[in-house]
Amino acid sequence: MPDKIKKITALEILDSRGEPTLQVEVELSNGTIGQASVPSGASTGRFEAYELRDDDAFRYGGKGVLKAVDNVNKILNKELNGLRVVEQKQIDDLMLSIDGTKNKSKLGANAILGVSLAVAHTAAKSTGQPLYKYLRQLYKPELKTYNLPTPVVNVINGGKHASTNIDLQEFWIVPHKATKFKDKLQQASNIFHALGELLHSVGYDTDLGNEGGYAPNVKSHREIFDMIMQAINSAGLEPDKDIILGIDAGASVFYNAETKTYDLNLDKLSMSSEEMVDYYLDLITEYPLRLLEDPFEEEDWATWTLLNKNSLIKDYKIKVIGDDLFVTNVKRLQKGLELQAANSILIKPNQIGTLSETFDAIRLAQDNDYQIIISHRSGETTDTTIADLAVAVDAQFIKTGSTARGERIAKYNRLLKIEEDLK
Ligand code: 2PG
Ligand code: MG
Repeated sequence: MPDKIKKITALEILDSRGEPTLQVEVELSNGTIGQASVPSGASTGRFEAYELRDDDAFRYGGKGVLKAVDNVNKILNKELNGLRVVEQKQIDDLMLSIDGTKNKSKLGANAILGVSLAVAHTAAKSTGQPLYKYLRQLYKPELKTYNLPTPVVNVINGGKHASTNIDLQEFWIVPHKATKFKDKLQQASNIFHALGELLHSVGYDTDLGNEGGYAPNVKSHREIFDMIMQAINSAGLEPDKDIILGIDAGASVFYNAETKTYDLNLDKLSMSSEEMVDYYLDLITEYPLRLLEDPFEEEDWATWTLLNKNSLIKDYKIKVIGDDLFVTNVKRLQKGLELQAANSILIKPNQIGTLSETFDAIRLAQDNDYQIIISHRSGETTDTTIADLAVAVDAQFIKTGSTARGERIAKYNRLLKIEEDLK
């Protein structure tokens, strides 16, 4: 049969931080070859699937992935041989049963995801379809129209993504008004450049952080919001009307479990959970801040609910987004639904480890009217799978960094091409 898996091989490559990761190639008996590469996080959630690294201090400071590469080349290559490449669910389920652990720690979620995504790429190729159309068929064939996601563009990098004094991890501009993706991207690029000029004019650093945003040392978090507002105006756009703002607080990183406080050193604030809620509510009324990712620590469920149920969240149509909270895991999401802890979810395939389980999380979220943000990791390759995934599942948003750095731009450029092809 032409569409059967003949060979699966993995290779240790480097990601955008210069750390090892996997590239996986699937070859079919008809000669079709497809591949995918695996990203890696820095501010990872405690409940993510297990990223297998070698712990061999003599290679890449212990971060090599040769064990994961071996698991693909020796185990999965053999076990998946002869399976029909279009049987994504069957293949993903089989990998889960071969691994046999709760968090994919035996084979490694990085090994499993690399195969899972490469299988999808190869199947799309062998059936003569662009990836987003093939993924749509797997996910929800009854959905007939295709929409491009709105980019949430991370223009200032802090937290674990840069060496600055900024505690909050990401500051986004969100071009929500324009209708075409290419116009949204152009607006974001104009603001990004205007912000660079502004930073330069006040003597701030304009070097880039892990996700392509600027990474200056600043006086306060409010100073950043003020400069972004100014940059939006300089680009000839109107805050709120054309552009709304968002943040990924990445709050688990600045939560002090001993004192049970949120410590924003930059603002010289050490806040209780309730005070942290007020901190965000103040920002929402002062700025057009409308998207809040990981505002609280990933086990501080009660505070998530407290914020999400506040009337201002409805009034200002705020997206309360769980990332480290949900880790693309249906069990965590189910708990969040019961507790009404959020209204939106960040989706990262490598947090859970297979394409099929990623679909499960998106499906459960969409069935409960959650908004979907498909996301990159801070350590990326030029793999563009998430661009196609966002279109396939009809996600409202995609988060893939600023409008600079090749590994971020690769995803935006892929979306430009999809939009053009859909014309
Ligand atoms: C996040 C991600 C991506 P990391 O927290 O949302 O921006 O960061 O990949 O480091 O977990
Ligand atoms: Mg996050």
